[in-house]
This record gives sequence, C-alpha cells and structure tokens, in this order.
Amino acid sequence: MEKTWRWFGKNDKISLQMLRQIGVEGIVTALHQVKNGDVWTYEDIMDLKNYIERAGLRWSVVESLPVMESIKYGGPDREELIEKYIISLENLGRAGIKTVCYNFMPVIDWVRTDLEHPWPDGTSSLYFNRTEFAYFEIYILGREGARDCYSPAELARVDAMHQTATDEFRQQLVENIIIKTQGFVNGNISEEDNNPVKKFKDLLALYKGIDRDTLRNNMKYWLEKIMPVCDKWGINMCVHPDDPPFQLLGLPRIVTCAEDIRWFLNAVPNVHNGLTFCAGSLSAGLHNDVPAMAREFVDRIHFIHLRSTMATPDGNFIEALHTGGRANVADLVCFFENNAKADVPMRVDHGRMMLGDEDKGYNAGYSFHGRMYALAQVDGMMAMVRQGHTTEHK
Ligand code: DNO
Repeated sequence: MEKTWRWFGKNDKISLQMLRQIGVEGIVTALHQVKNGDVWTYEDIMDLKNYIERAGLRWSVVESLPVMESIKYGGPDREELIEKYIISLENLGRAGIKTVCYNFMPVIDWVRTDLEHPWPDGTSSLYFNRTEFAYFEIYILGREGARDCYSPAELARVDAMHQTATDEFRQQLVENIIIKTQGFVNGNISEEDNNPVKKFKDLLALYKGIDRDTLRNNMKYWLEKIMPVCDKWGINMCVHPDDPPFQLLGLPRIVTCAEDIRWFLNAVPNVHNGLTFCAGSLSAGLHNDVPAMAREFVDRIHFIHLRSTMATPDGNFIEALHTGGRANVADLVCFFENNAKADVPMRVDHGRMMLGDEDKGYNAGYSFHGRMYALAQVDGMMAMVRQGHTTEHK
C-alpha cells in the first residue's frame, strides 16, 4: 500500500513539509476552491500538482470530485452536469491523476452527532448517538415520517430528551450534523449559511419519491456515461461507502453492505468502476463483516481508508483506535499488503483529538497528532507484514 494523507490544500494548517517528516508518500486532496459542479481546469490541476511535487510528494488521489445532487436524483440539468464531470476527468487524466474518490449519498456526506466525545484518557473522538440523531430529525427538522423510523422504546428516550433539551444543545446538534461535518466536504452546505436547517430541509425535499431502485439506476446511468473517459486515461473511480452504512432521514442509501457493493460492481462490470474501501464506515454497521468484504472485493478496491469503530446494538457507534474496534485494521493491513495491488493508495482516516489538536481548528476528524499516531500504528503493522512476521493470508 502507498501511505497517503488527506490534505486540504495550500491553506491547510498541516503543511506538506510536516507530512514528509512523518513518512507520507502520496497526497489525497481536491480543488477545494472550485464550486461544486464547475469544471476542474487542466491549469488549476497542474498548479496544485506541481505545488505538491515541489515538496517531494505526489498527488495520488482526488477526494472528492463531488457528484451533484441532480445527477443523483436525476434532475433536469443532469446531462449538462455529467458533461462537466467528464471534462474534469479528462483534465485529471491528462495531468496523470488516476484515482478519484466520490460518493453517491443523497444530501448528507457523513453523519456524527458529537465531534468531541471524551475518552477517560483525555483524548476525544467522533461519535454517533442514535437517540440524539432521532431528536434532531423529529424535534429540530420536524421531518414528516421521522417517528416511524424508530421503535417505541427509542421514541420514549427521544421524548424524554425533549423535556430537558436546551437551546444550546439543539444548536450544537445543528452545528455538528449539518454545518461542521458537511461544511468542508460537501458543497451543499457552507459555514456561512444563515438558515442551515431550512437549507437542509429543502435538500431533503429533492428526494421525495426517489427510492433505492431509482437511485441505483441513476448511479448506473452515470457510471456508464463516465466509463469511456476512465477507459481512455486509466482512471479508477472509487465510490465511498455510505457513512454510516444504514438508512437515514428517509433518504435512499445504496452503498451500505456487501449486497449493495456487489450490485453496483456487477451493474457496470468495468474494472474502473471500483470501491473506496472505507473500513471505518463499513464497520459501523453490525451487518458488515469488514475483513470478509475486503476479501470479496479486493480486485475492485482502488483506494483504502483505514479506521475502525465500536458499534452497539442500539445503533450508536464511536470511532475506536486503529488497533481496536470491529474493523480489524491489523487483519486488513495483512490482507491488503499480501493481496492488493502493491501501490494501492491507503490513508488513515479520522484520528482522535489529542495533545493539543483541540485548539487548532482542524476539520472534524482530521486532527494532526491523532492521525499521525494512527499512521504510525498502521506503519508498524505494515513493517511487520513486510518482514514476513505473519504467515496467514498469503
Ligand atoms: C469524511 C469523509 C467523506 C468522504 C466523502 C467522499 O470524513 O470520509 O467526506 O471524503 O464521502 O466523497
């Protein structure tokens, strides 16, 4: 595996020089300044690529080239947007950047209710609490049909929460779910929006009447349109699994389990239609056996995110250390080192906040010390495998 790092561009507080010191080989980034849906020009791509190369690194992966909502729900401007997407891919291909991560999640790119959930040792991590999420959609969004998604016992907990909920608590949930997690990855929402709840509700409304089958068909349609440019340049498209990997907000979600992944891989059976193997996202669904999925899909995995979660039957999950939780990162490293393409890009995903990360204003999940610590753990696992200290999985 190639050791990569998600870097947010020239304004990232974590510089490329810092990354070289900790053994990073490749960069995962995007043209964050370009508005979603606009074409990525060859000049802009080359400018960033050269900047990265001048620091002695390479631009290994685009994360993400966002797929506009209208392509997902099949809006009237989808042809035009697909055309623009193809031009961006053409420009990336010309520039020699051949791994592109995207997602096909309606409206919301990833979900957590708490971005600083404390551990007893003084660190903190990202957390998803199902009751708080239910509170958000029932009492803050007032989403029609939301109550039907929960059991009577869950609704009783949500209603009890409502008795004591303060404005501050409500505001914090809006910040965490809509603004902070989405703000830096998802062009739908920006930190400047003055009525994020209304904006969010308007976005949800776009999916009225769109079920899983329609979304699947739209994904297939889109993939078929972009495969020729991917074939031309050897570009691997890697869809990111839904995070978390279950249905939410009454939206259709179609990359949640082995059966879903099998579906889209078979629907467009081209090696350039592949998967970002996000071990952490998949591990948050108790239905997913993450090591088994790595084995099943390895031929179509073109990008790997390593992290892990601890999930409970009541639907909560918390991000674990990279040495713990249910993803089994050690097993994955062993398996991928022996069975994936030698240079498949891998980045450690989300780290804890620790040792002063708290005051730096890093994007949620993307701390420096926490991720460096995780990378060191994974690096150690890779060294063990490369030294031949594991006999299984060969
Ligand atoms: C969150 C990330 C996602 C991911 C996108 C890919 O931390 O894993 O935002 O980058 O879903 O399109």
